[in-house]
Amino acid sequence: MIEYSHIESLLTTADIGRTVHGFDVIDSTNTYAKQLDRTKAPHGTVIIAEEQTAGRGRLQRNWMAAKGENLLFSVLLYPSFATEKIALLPFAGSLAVADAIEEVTGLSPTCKWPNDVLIDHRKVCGMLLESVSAGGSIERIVLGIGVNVNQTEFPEELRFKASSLRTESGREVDRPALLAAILNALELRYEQLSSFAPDRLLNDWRMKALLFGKKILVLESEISYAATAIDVAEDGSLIIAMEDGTKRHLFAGDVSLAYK
Ligand code: BT5
Repeated sequence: MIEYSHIESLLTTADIGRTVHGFDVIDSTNTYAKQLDRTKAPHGTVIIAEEQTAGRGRLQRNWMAAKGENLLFSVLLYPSFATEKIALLPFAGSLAVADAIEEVTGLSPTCKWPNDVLIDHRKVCGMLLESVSAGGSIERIVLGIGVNVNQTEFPEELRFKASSLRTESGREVDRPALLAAILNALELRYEQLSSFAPDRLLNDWRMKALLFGKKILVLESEISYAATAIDVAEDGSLIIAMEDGTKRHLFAGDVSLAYK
């Protein structure tokens, strides 16, 4: 089990990670965070587990992670900024994870639209952003983050697309130190998003982006087609050029490099 008192001493944040609900086993930290009574969960509350029995990805997909070797957590946020900026939270999240991985391991991660962190083209972190509405407006946002830390064996279906920090660095990684670094970086990125025009955050994200100028395969509602990734827009969409040169904004879907 991760020692939370140890994390607290490493935090430089005002809110994020200052309240922690820790579990040995849970169905999904995101599901729990969505239902948690607000009086027990101030802005920045972290729900973390050693194992998830129903860890979720986007679009009803599964997140698979071995017990006790990874980071599986959700951060509860009550955003005070304009609704349009909420679509940019995955950019803040993936940059924060990339910043922290770099700081703790010296590795050089890249960010892949919409919300993955990769090392050498393999996914080491995925994110699931969910919102809960009340009275017609967004009451809370749950940012679920799964990082492959010390797991070195993956199920067959993930063998070629997933990796971990231990596999990539050749060293065991201190999970509490990495968690604290992610939470510290997340608060900084959250403040950057909240206080400045979106381009500040997006420009930093662009520096770590993997796909721009490259041929990609887009998978959108079970239809797959080739395109070129151009940029990201302030609404969080990916700007792509179709093969006939027309431009499109992609708001949801999966993209992968056509050639590695
Ligand atoms: C994601 O979805 O990448 C979001 C993952 C979010 C997981 C966290 S863990 C804490 C919190 N609680 C939850 O229940 N969820 C969040 P998506 O982009 O849809 O990617 C899912 C796909 O990634 C799966 O269909 C697999 O192909 C692949 N995958 C599953 N487990 C993986 C892993 N450990 N590493 C890399 N890829 C994985």
